[in-house]
Amino acid sequence: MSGVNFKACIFDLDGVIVDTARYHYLAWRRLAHELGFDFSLEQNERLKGVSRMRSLEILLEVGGKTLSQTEMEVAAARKNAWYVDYISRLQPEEILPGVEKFLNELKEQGIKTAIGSASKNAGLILRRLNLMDRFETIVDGHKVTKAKPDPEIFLTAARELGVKVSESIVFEDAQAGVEAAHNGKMLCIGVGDPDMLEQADIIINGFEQLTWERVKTWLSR
Ligand code: B16
Ligand code: MG
Repeated sequence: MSGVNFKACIFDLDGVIVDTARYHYLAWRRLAHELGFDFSLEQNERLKGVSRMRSLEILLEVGGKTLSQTEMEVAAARKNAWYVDYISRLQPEEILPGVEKFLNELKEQGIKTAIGSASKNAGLILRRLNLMDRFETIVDGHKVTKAKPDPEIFLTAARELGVKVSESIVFEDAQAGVEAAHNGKMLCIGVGDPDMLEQADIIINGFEQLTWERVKTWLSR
């Protein structure tokens, strides 16, 4: 990796910039209860980073239920309405610790930044957190057709930033996202539980202690 001149950082949103995973979980669990089964936090790990419809398929698999296509669309819309209700109350204080400091440092260093999120609610979340103007580009679930682990989200972000994949670093909290970065031949820093993110190139537990210098040193080894 030595000699690579990194030019961009692409951030997943849910679980990296803000902990919306717990709101997704509350909404999916509510749907599971309506459908007559329980849904644990452990089972919820399988939904992280994957699209809304794929998440519903996994939920139904867990509960041993089948729904028609129309019923699935209605169920996904119900879950989303509950989720949007939770995130409409998000506050800037919920930005995860150290994120804004790290974004400021990247700006000072001339490193480009993007959001690469599967969520169709990314715009609403970023507006609630006053972060809309902090990224050069935002690639969300409205801009792409293929869900993570397909690399489309991250490749689109790199293209929109005008950087090569080899010059980009992805920050991800979900297995599907780490795979998506690697499928796009990008380096990936896992944010969170090392047991869930084994395939990441480096794992950090958050942004509080992170500096750009440290990232460059780790990735140049
Ligand atoms: P929505 P990310 C992902 O966001 C979430 O991790 C995942 O749990 C969710 O199902 C997906 O967005 C779609 O979200 O229902 O809001 O469109 O982690 O890629 O930022
Ligand atoms: Mg995520």
